Amino acid sequence: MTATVQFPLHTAVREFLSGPHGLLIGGEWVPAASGRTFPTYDPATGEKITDVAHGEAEDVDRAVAAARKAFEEGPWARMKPNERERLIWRVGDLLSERAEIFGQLEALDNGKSAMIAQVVDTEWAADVFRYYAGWATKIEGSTVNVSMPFVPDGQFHAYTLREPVGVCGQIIPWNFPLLMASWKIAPALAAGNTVVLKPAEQTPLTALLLGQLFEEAGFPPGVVNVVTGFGDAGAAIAAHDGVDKVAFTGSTEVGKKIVDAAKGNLKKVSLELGGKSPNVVFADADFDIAVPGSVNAWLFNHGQCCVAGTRLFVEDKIFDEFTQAVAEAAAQVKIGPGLDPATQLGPMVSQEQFDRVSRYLSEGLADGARALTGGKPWGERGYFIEPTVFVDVRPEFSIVREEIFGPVVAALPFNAEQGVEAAANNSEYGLAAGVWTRDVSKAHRTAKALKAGSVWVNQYNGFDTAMPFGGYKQSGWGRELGAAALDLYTQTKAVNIAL
Ligand code: TXE
Repeated sequence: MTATVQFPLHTAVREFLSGPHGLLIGGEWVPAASGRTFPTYDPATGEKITDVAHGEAEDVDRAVAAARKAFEEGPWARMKPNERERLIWRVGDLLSERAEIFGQLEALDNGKSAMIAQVVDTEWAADVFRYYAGWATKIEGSTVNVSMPFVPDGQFHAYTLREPVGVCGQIIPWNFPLLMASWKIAPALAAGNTVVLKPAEQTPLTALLLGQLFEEAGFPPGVVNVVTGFGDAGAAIAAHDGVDKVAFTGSTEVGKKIVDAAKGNLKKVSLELGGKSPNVVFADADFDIAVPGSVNAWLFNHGQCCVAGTRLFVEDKIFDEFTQAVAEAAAQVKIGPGLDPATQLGPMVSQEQFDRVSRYLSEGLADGARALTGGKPWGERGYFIEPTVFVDVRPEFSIVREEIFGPVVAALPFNAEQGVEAAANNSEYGLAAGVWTRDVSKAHRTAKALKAGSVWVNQYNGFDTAMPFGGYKQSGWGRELGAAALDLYTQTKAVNIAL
């Protein structure tokens, strides 16, 4: 493990880091078939944290076989819903008990604040497990009134069954490693499926620690399998004929590859992809709430949020004053390593992501944008970028059109008479949107007009486990969270019995 960690780590984190990090397949922790490993890095320093098993196609085969066996033959297949409920709930409780440990590990691997990772990422992940534990006993079919020609009423008993899809391949990104694992795994298990999870190569550690909790909670072997690896392992899952459903969160580019790969056996596909979300501030908004709210909209998680409100539309009457206040607030944010309790803004997750965001900063400036604050990297080591507020931008600039996935916002004025909806909807994405106004009619009208899967009014990032989440347009297919996620992990059988 890196010797440069300056902040004290929990003993359990140290113990975890010192151990070997194999793949979880069929209830066993095993090395990759090739014997290879790969390093994971601390983005605050660029130094290696530890090595994990380098899973590839052969390992995916093994994991899919284990998941298939558990689905078809294992005790899981015969388990009653309330037994599944208790196991899933137990994972939630174990996460809560160890939230500090998960928070530190996530901070080390991803760069985010350990406090946020504990209180938001881990406690929310725990909540997701408990929420879907409750659903395990409530997934129900319905009875159907059949009207058959030439047959008197009452001659049929018809009903539907909601059954699990089978083996679910789940491929997740690095921005919320533990949380994305929980969003994927919990509803799949509640519905009775088995899982092969592939964490992102940048942030494999909390998924491995989570893997230990399934064992501890008493899950039968093979129900949850974890294969750490790169995009080729993800591609092997997406193309695998033994996988019945693939769920993916990541870039739109890879999302399209998943769709292609899934064609072989026409497995079910759900996708949560990129975004370039509009955050619309009307002149009648509560200024003192809208400023910090709009900073949170694009800066939370260092801007590495699919929903980040990175197109800030501000009514022309207050544009200068508002953007100046946003820039001043952003400039106050304390930058540093996630393990430092004072840190509000950590590093980009990797050298690659740092380079990508830096490239957008240069492009924006070259196009003629003006940075009210930021515009460059920060510090002497690690992958830090200053929070950056761009004005003087035009809709065709790459910083306005493309997902940057860093602490960068582009602010555009709008005239209320001419409307903001067309400009706000001028994107290939449609994941989320924000609206700030004191006028309740304007709030409802604008919320309806925006083409986005989530609209937050007088707040941003207003998630709840019970609310469906997903994208319009190229931001994705399907809805996660809430009861909607169960549609992704169940299939309906219609049974019609002639009496
Ligand atoms: O994503 P990838 P990257 C966006 C964001 C970011 C950009 C690139 O704009 O800057 O994507 O990030 C696995 N088949 N988002 O390169 O490659 C990969 O191993 C199957 C938005 O990290 O999409 C990882 O587990 N899987 C986003 C996962 O896909 C493949 C979150 C995501 O990686 C694969 C992350 C393949 N061919 C990035 N290639 C969001 N929606 O929140 C890679 N993977």
